[in-house]
Formats: sequence, structure tokens, C-alpha cells
Amino acid sequence: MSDALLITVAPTGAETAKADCPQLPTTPEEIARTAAECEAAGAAMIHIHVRDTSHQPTLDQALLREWVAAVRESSSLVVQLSTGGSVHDPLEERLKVLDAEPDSCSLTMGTTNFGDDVFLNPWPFVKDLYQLALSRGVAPEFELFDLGQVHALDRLLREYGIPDGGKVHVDFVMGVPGGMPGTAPALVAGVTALPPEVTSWSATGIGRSTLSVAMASLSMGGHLRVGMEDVLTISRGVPVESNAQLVERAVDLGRIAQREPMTPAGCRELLGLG
Ligand code: KMH
Ligand code: ZN
Repeated sequence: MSDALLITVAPTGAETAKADCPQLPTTPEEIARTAAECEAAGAAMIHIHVRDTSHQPTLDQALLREWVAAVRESSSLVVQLSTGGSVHDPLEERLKVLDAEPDSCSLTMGTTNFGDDVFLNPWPFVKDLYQLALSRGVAPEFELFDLGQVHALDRLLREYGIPDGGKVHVDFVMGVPGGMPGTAPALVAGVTALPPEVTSWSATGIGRSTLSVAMASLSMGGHLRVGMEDVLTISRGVPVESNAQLVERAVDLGRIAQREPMTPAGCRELLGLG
């Protein structure tokens, strides 16, 4: 792994209601401001879930394009669109996310229980999405919610090869009720099982696992994803004020590990984007 620390910010997600968390960025103006603040704080990539004018999650193509444009105008962050969407989004619409021409897209390697819901990622969908990303030159970030998904990634790469850019970047999403726990031993197991083609990895811990996963990742030379998609408190009972606050904390943790934040240009290189 490189010494520079990739910090990806996941500022919105699809699970939190604006009414419960007014500081959640849910409009083009708010996402543009968030992107600028998070880049200034040290983020290099943004993982985006779009909301509609009622602040509800949407995969509406016009809004996807509007949000991508807003982030590109206000920052030079690498733009990653979520193809996971919300647990209610149909698979066909999730494939069409790539029409909005992001730099990168999330690609979850298997179906996961997600609290009381099911986050559906059947194998044919995974294969279709991967081939689409390859054909469009969109860099996939493989999301791994469970150890079995690490092995599914191995199978996918064996069947379809690696992206033209020569890079394979994955992100461990830990602590989802239904997925692997957000613990150091679980991260060690996941990293140990990664296929040899993987060139970089990051990790994020949901909710109260956020700090233990971040510190475990840094101790193993990994990168970090942070943001209000994954955690809404900065410490027990204290709400997060902004996504930039979480990025700042990640930068501070990285500096303790003697890792300086990666620039967006460094992230493009890490992802094999031309
Ligand atoms: N909202 C979750 C059901 C992704 O962005 O690719 C799925 C998710 C993963 O957040
Ligand atoms: Zn997401």
C-alpha cells in the first residue's frame, strides 16, 4: 500500500432521513458545499447517493447528472456514484447509474441482510455491472460486506479479468447488521483473503465500529472511508456537525500513523483512471 492516505467521504447514504438529521447534505447546493469542504479537509474521493427534492433517495438520471456536475464544479474530488442505491431500488435502475458518467462506481460483491431489509446483489447483477463498468471505463470500487464476498471477488476477477487501468480497489464495509462485524479480527481475515490482483483497499465501520475499524485499517496500511452515510455521532451521544468534521478526524488519525492525505490526482492514479 502507498504511504499517502486515501480518504473517501460518503456524505449522505440512502438510509438517514433529512428530518432526523438536518445537517445531512441532500440537495445539489449542499452536496457541492460538502464536496468543497471535504476536499479542503483532506478527502480525495466522494461516494454519492442522490436525494430528490423531498430529500428521498432516488436514482433519477437527471438528478444523478445534476449532482455529479455540482460536485465537479465545486471540487476536484474523484466522483464515485453508488450503484447500491437504497434497499428498495430495482436492479435495472442501479445499472443505469453508470449513464451519469461517474469516475468510479461502487460494486457490492453479494447479497447482504441489511438490518430488517435485504441489500440485493445476485451474481448475474454483479457480473452485468462489472462488465458495464469495464466497457465504460468507470473504475469499480468493490464493496465487501462479508468474508464470502471477498471470495466472490476472486471468482469475478478470474472470470472477467481486471480493469484496463490495471488497478483493483476494494472497500470493506463493516458493522452492518447482517454483514461482518466492525472488528480488527474481521478486517484481518478480510485482508488476508484478498485476491492477489487487489492493489489497494480501504475500510469503514458503521456506527460505533467507526473508530475501531479506522484504527485497525491504519495499523494495516489501509485507506479510510468516513462520512455521515456510515456514522452520525462524533462521540457517544454527540451528533456529527458536518462531513468535513469526520474527514478532519480521519486526517488526524492518519497523521498519527504518519500518513498524509492523498490528493484527488493520487486517487485517480490509485484507481487506474487515465
Ligand atoms: N444503501 C445500501 C443499501 C453502495 O452504496 O454501493 C447500499 C450501499 C452500498 O450504500
Ligand atoms: Zn453507499
